[in-house]
Amino acid sequence: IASVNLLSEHHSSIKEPWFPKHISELDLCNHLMTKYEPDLDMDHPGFADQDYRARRKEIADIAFKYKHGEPIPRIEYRPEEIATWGAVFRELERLIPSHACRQYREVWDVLKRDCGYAADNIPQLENVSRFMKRRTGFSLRPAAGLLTARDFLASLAFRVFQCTQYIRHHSSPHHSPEPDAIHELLGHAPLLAYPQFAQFSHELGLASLGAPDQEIEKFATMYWFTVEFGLCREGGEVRAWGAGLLSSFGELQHALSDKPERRPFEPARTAVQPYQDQDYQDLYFVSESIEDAQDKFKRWTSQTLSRPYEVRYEPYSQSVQTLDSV
Ligand code: TIH
Ligand code: FE2
Repeated sequence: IASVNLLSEHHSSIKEPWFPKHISELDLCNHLMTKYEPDLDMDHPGFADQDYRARRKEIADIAFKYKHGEPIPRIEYRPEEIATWGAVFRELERLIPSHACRQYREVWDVLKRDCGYAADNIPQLENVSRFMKRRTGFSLRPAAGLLTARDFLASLAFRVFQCTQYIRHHSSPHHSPEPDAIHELLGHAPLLAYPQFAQFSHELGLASLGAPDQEIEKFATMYWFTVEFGLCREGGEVRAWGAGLLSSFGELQHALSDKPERRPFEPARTAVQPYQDQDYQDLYFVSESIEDAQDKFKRWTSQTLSRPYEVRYEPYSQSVQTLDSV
């Protein structure tokens, strides 16, 4: 039926890990990584703040109870949460013209006009999800915290972005070691509303389905250095397209300063580059453009994937089908 996969004979006897076949099965893809939870990590900025920890639990509960197809419950954000959001929003707004890639800048204005983005308002995930769905077919679902790479990447295959809803601790607005709603809304949402980028995320998700652990690790690393921390060329300059940069005004300035190292984006190397996730990166990869990253990624996956079947997304039923490639 489909093209021949040269690696298939070596792997056809290995049983692939379970993966969701229909979008509703993302209800089962909510496994959390325990690091960076304020209850468990003594270095978390909210570790000593009981009030913050209680608030986190309240918001995490929404994600634990959530089922596919439901509207995302609204959160009445507290004044101190809105103040933290506002501090990040204002700093970023100052940096966007000189630091963010063109695609981000374009969508930014639309988000302010149509989606409630403002320094004194944290947009509700349900509204942003509807906005995104119209633009690129992506939707959001609430997540309780940092998910395993396997679960997180699987959701991208269904054009679903798992999204935290709590706000970072007020003591550290410039950078958070874990995702929070500021990171999702200011970092990820703008680019997920941009078609080429949405397609790139979708393809990365499809490639991850059923992959063995070593490959998941490569895809997660790839995601890290592109979707989270990617830089790209624009005219004669370097700009940010990674969400981890576009939600952290501290790291955004660091990334475009002369302190960190920069290397050209090269999938085979990028996918195995070790990194840390506690603090600013000291190495970034620069692609020619989002489209160029996507082309290189596609070529690399077709050479790397070991699974003996092809995976296709069927948008009418929001399901994936597997086709034997032998
Ligand atoms: N460091 C980012 C921020 O401060 O917004 C959040 C994260 C990006 C990637 C992992 S956590
Ligand atoms: Fe992220």
